[in-house]
This record gives sequence, C-alpha cells and structure tokens, in this order.
Amino acid sequence: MDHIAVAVDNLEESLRFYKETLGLDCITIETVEEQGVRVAKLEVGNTHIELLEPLGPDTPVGKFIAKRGTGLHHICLGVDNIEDELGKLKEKGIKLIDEKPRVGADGASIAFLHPKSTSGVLLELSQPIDNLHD
Ligand code: CMX
Repeated sequence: MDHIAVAVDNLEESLRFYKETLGLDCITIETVEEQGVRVAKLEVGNTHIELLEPLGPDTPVGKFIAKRGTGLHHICLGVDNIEDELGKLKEKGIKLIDEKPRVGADGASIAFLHPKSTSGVLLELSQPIDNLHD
C-alpha cells in the first residue's frame, strides 16, 4: 500500500485534524500542476495518507468534490515496474484510464485503473522515482 488519498477543500484546515489532532507527521506538501492538485503527504506506519486539495474547480479533483463531496478519492499500490504491470492488466482485460504512466507526486511514475474494473474504487499504481529503471 503506497497511500490512501482523501479529497479535501482546504489543505491547511484538514491538516489541523490529521496533523495536529491525530499527531501524524506531514512529510511533504507539494503542488502537482499536471494533476491539478496540492498534495500533503502524511506518514502512517509504513504507508501514507495523501490529502488532495484541487488547484481549481475545473481540475479532476475539483470536479470530484463538486459531484461527490470531499472524502476518499483513491487508493494507491506501489509496484516495481509499472509498464509491465499495465501490460499484464491490459492482457487480462482490465479497463485502464492510463495506458501509459504519467508523472505524479514526488516525481513517481503513476497510472490509474478504471473504477469499472475495481469494484468502484479509483485505483492508482505508482512506481517510486528511486525505483525507476533506465
Ligand atoms: N472514485 C471513483 N470513481 C471515479 C473517481 C474516483 N475518485 N474519479 C473518477 N471516477 C470515475 C468517473 O465517474 C468515470 O466513470 P464513468 O466512466 O463510468 O463515467 C471514470 O472514473 C473516469 O473518470 P473521468 O474523470 O471521466 O476520466 P478522466 O480520464 O478525465 O480522469 C482521473 C480520470 C481518475 C485520472 C481523474 O478524474 C483524476 O481524478 N485525476 C486526479 C488524479 C489524482 O488524484 N492525482 C493526484 C496525484 C498525486 C499522486 O501521485 O497520487
């Protein structure tokens, strides 16, 4: 489990609960322009919670919040070789949102699977940057 992501209206307001009340460590706050989000990464054991604040109402997470409200947005599994995994999933008939990986938080290589193939949950695969092969 790489992380669980929660869509929020306001990062600082949500951090008051996750960081100050729960006492989780916020290890990074990063703007990922390509994804239209500001991301706060909190450490929980050997995994993370990511809080996603949309950069505007017309971004994917902004539209998600307008349609469904704030809350659980996606779960992310870490993989060693994302291209291989996407190839294998495609062969098995899994519906992919991203056939090719793109850049996510921390410069990781990421791709989303369509919720139709995952019982309704948006599922992300992520290959960390320190694990990228040549
Ligand atoms: N949970 C469940 N279903 C979701 C969903 C979510 N969070 N987001 C989208 N969907 C559904 C849509 O309803 C749609 O369903 P239908 O095809 O049945 O209508 C389907 O998934 C595709 O969604 P879409 O928005 O129409 O498709 P796009 O290709 O435009 O975008 C997606 C898909 C998921 C990439 C985009 O909506 C999104 O959320 N982008 C932001 C990604 C993000 O969180 N980035 C954070 C980066 C930080 C990191 O590295 O983790």
